[in-house]
Amino acid sequence: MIGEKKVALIFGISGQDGSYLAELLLSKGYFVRGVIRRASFPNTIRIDHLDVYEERYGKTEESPFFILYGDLADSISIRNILGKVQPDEIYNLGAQSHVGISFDNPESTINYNALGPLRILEAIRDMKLKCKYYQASSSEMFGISPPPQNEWTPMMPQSPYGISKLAGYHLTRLYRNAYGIFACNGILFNHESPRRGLNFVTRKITLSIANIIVGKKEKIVLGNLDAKRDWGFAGDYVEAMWRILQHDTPDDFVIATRETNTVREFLEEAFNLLDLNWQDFVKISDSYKRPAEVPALLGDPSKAKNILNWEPKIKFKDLVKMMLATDIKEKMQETGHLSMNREKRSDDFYIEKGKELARKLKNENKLE
Ligand code: NDP
Ligand code: GDR
Repeated sequence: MIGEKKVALIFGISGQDGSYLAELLLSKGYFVRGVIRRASFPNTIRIDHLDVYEERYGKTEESPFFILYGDLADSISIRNILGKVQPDEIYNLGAQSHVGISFDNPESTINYNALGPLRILEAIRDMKLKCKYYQASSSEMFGISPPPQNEWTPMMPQSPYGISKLAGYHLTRLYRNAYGIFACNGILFNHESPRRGLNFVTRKITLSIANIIVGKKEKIVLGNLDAKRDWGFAGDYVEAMWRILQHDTPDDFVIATRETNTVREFLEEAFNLLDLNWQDFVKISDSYKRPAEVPALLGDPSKAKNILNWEPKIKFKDLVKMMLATDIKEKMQETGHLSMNREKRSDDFYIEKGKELARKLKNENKLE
């Protein structure tokens, strides 16, 4: 605590979830500190609007928000940061989070995602810190267990990523049970947003569609269209993370929407918004198929509803529209099809603008 204010430390602050969580905690009056890795080019694009500046360039203890350099593979940095920040709550969202890439980089994935949480938990134990710990666990841990999945479903992961997350999950439970640390897992199903990384399938689709209608791209190349995912909105899911740590006892919770769709259905929904036919624009390549796949995820978040009173506000169709509208806005502004108007417009406004360009594209290419 600093005065009356709680201090939260976020690993993974530069990621999709880190940025939404930082906004949420700042809005609740927390002091927020975020850990970023050194990169050869600035990687703070998702948090720049929060007035990022680095701790070592003159920040004071009373600053509401600042970032520090650290790495989940570097125990020394973790221990130094924990000692300096003295957090009340730690949110470990840091990870190599791409399932497909975990097959290419299995060792570093296990290092960051499994040993990372171990390094933080062990530092909390050894330094006798009185803080709460949130671990970003994943529905990928369920792997080939058939849906619906809840907290009791057997875990049979299908990738180095899924296995690394399962280790982090068990370590979190172990440090809770063995040492009495307030350590919790949020078992989050896929969640997306306009800030989603560009190589996850949802964002790849919405950004590609926006590029197609402004004439910067012709095709989207994808892998397995049959996979089913339970897709929610990241802004709703960070609220669940916070609620998990406010509950009076440490526990594990599935966070999901209880609705599943295939990648094909995501494509259909997005292209239909612009009256386009996805088959005219999509190619399949084996290079995007994974050596092992998780076929179907559908989460049952009853426990979170009953105990935390948490429910998702945004469902599949609105999520697709929000992501597509944001990408259309950005691409149409970037290419001069729309002015850089700062006025806030609805998603429907940008979808309508996108439709106008899509109509031209259909006429030029003589598409049905
Ligand atoms: P992102 O990939 O957007 O963000 C991951 C964050 O982790 C980035 O800030 C990244 O930093 C940081 N990071 C990666 N490696 C290290 C490292 N060695 N040391 C310190 N930081 C590191 O992921 P999301 O925001 O989507 O997800 C947040 C967490 O939730 C992740 O752990 C993910 O595995 C998990 N999760 C995500 C779900 C989803 O659908 N989004 C579902 C379930 C779980 P940098 O910017 O430098 O790369
Ligand atoms: P996922 O998300 O693996 O579920 O992990 P991703 O969007 O990468 O894949 C979803 C499904 O789409 C299929 N797919 C493709 N995926 C990508 N990335 N690119 C493609 O071109 C493509 N074509 C088809 C995939 O095979 C898969 O079935 C996400 C991450 O955020 C994890 O960190 C998180 O833990 C889980 O969600 C829950």
